[in-house]
Amino acid sequence: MTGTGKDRTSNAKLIAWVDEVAALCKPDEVYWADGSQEEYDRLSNMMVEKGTYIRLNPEKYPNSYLARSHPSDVARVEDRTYICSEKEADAGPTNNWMDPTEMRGIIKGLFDGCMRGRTMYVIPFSMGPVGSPIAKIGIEITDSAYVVCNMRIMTRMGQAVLDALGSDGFFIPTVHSVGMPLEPGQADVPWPCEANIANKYIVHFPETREIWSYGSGYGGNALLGKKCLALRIASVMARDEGWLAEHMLILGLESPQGDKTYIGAAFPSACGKTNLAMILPPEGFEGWKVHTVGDDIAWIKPRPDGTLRAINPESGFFGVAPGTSYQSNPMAMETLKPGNCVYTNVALTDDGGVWWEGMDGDPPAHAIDWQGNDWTPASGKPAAHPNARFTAPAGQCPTIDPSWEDPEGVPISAFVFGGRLSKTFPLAYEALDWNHGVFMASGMGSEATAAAIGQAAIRRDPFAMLPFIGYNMADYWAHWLKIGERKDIKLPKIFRVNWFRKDENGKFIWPGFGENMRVLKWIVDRVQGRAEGVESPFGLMPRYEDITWAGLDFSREKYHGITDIEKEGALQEAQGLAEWFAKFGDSLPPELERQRKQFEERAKAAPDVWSAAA
Ligand code: SAT
Ligand code: MN
Repeated sequence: MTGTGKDRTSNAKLIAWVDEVAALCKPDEVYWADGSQEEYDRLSNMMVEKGTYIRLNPEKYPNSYLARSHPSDVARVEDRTYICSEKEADAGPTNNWMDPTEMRGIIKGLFDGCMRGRTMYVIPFSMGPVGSPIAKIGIEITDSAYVVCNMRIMTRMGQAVLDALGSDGFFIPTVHSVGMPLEPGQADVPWPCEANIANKYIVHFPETREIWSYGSGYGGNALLGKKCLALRIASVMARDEGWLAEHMLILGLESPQGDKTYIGAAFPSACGKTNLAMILPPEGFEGWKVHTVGDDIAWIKPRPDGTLRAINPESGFFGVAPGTSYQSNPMAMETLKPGNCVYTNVALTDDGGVWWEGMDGDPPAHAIDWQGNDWTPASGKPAAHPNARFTAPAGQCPTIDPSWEDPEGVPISAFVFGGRLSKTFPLAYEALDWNHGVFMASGMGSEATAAAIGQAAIRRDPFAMLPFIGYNMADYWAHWLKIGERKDIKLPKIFRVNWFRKDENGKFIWPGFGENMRVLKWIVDRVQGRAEGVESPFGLMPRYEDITWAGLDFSREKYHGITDIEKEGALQEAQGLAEWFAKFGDSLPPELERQRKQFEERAKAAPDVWSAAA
């Protein structure tokens, strides 16, 4: 079975590599995906017949399907994720590392014959609009039709990509197998995978830009364009080539005056990132328009005009379904409405629809849960898996930005970093300069849940990249600092936000959701030179009068509650950061320790309670 794809591409390197992988994996046949609607429908129908897919009610959910995964295969597997750089130090203290030669041996053993009895699909895909100067081409080889169909939503996929690749274009080779070969006559199961977690492997070779994923069919483990390529491998390429591959949403904010400001924003999980990516301006913000460019990943490159321009490398949303509703995220719900979506591990209603915890209205009286069992509200367990997902075309979002597919990208004027922190950290502040901003992002994180009262430990997730950086985290910080030294770039401002301060009764003080627009407006106004602030130990903060309050009853007293800085807490954070930075040893850029000391000095010099509300 050699030389497949000759009718589709003249790229000799690609054809030879596909031959090599086929010889190793020994599939029954090799199929090159063309990305057509006809192909998508054909593969979807095949999955319906096999039981992998359930076709949803075509009136309410046109062209949409439900898949239920194996219970062992419901999320990314971080402790099975490896960065196999030549040197261990290049993976850094926050990644799993294994010697690349040793790992190649393991891979050879795992993949040898792993596609027996199956079809090997070749998926050409582009991260970013085909032909964009910021985009990259990848090829995913997989034995999962579910992956082919989801990749068609999440990326630009098919023949157009092979045409753009040409005879000698560069591509990132990625190989995926569910890890369940079939003996002759052996019946397949609806969700094949390697049930033993210890035999799942998500492997990256940063130097050779390769990805090998074995044993899982779910999400980022299997849709290799997403976290594996667009973050882990791309972060290494970005370091080498002088750009940024970030775990950021991209938002365009248009003021009533008509100026448009694009921001990139990074949050650890469970901070409402998807909701922020599709935010609607609240009451009091008539004349403002907010558009989504991306909800998860941003590729940002310096362009000759001195701007940092961002593209969303993806073309779909792979969103967490539970908690998504017209209340929390109306634009996400509207994105699902036209259909053309895949739902994974949500509940099936009796009329052939989908349901998940947190959806608007009453729960159905009866449904089939994510494991295929009867469910009623009295069942006492969730109907949808907490990590249930929708795969939806981004172009269906009613507030998608008109420039979201501009090959040149959109100009980024501000970076926003956040976390979930119940005390100490104020609602919003601006970095005093670029290096201070990098420092702010390097220590960001969320409180570990169920932390002991009064001693809530911060689980640091710098730049929200902890599970996604493809090299040494400290070298990544150095890369950001280096971008700041470039004289040819007009540097964006950097901000931190915290929606999650609690009062003495443990209640959130800030209403969040659409009201976060009030903070975004201050950020935009700072960028446009229309707003003031005052310097605190943390950074430049909005005073009470710097925030627009029309349409929201929020007292100065409450503003104290979300912005006052206690010296004690700030000093504790300076200490916590010293411990965090110590993890990185000699690789820590000295500038970050210098920034930490300056922060400590500012905290020491401040009154016991510093206030921007007075
Ligand atoms: O499964 S994905 O990696 O695509 C999403 C996530 O877990 O962050
Ligand atoms: Mn993400």
